[in-house]
Amino acid sequence: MKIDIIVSADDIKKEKIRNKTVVVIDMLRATSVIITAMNNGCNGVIPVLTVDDAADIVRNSKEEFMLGGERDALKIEGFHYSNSPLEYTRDTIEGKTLVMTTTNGTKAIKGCIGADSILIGAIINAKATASRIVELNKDVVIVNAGTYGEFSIDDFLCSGYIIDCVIKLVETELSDIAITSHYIYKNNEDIQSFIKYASHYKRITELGLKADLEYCCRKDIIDKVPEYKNGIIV
Ligand code: 3SL
Ligand code: MG
Repeated sequence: MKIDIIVSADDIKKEKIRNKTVVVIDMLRATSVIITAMNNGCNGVIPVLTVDDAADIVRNSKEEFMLGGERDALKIEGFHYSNSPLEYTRDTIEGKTLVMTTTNGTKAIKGCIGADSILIGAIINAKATASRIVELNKDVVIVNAGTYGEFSIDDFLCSGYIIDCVIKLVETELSDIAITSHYIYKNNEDIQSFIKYASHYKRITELGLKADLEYCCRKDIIDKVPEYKNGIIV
């Protein structure tokens, strides 16, 4: 099984993901939110690119939706929830469908349309993601959402951890960038000790959201691996 990495949502190339299992990672914080919401009984998450796209879905449907996401890491005016995974408890999200827009995460997810399977990964479900990758038995591209089209330490380190879980299960052929992310992870298995250098980690810290960071860095607390198919993550 070959494993490769794309370092930001702006670097996704359709020919690289075609016929592959893709794992989208935005561990700070969009994919951690999605995994948490789905684990707490959310019916499904519809990722959209813009606030207007989210409003259109609500306007054109009789179904009741919850709106979640961020701009500049802050809650969007008129939305129910921000992009803090800690808001998506069983009490708030069970039995509801979430329409979500975030700066990098939802862009990365939608950019992967055309892949064979699109899995939603993070530190919190890395082992389960590795098992699903092995089950699907296809070559893999790990798509890092990155931050504003740029490489982001957090997603890269998370990729290294997922690779570490996969290579314990199956024989792999890693690209140079996949080897590099795995090497960095192996030298920083205590995730927070290295993620703290990420610019986005600093931004979230400045906003006083330390609890989000601690949560997003907890390894394998969730077994669920949501999958994006036909416009919805389930
Ligand atoms: O960029 C994104 O999609 C967000 O996850 C960023 S934030 O952590 O919510 O600010
Ligand atoms: Mg991010």
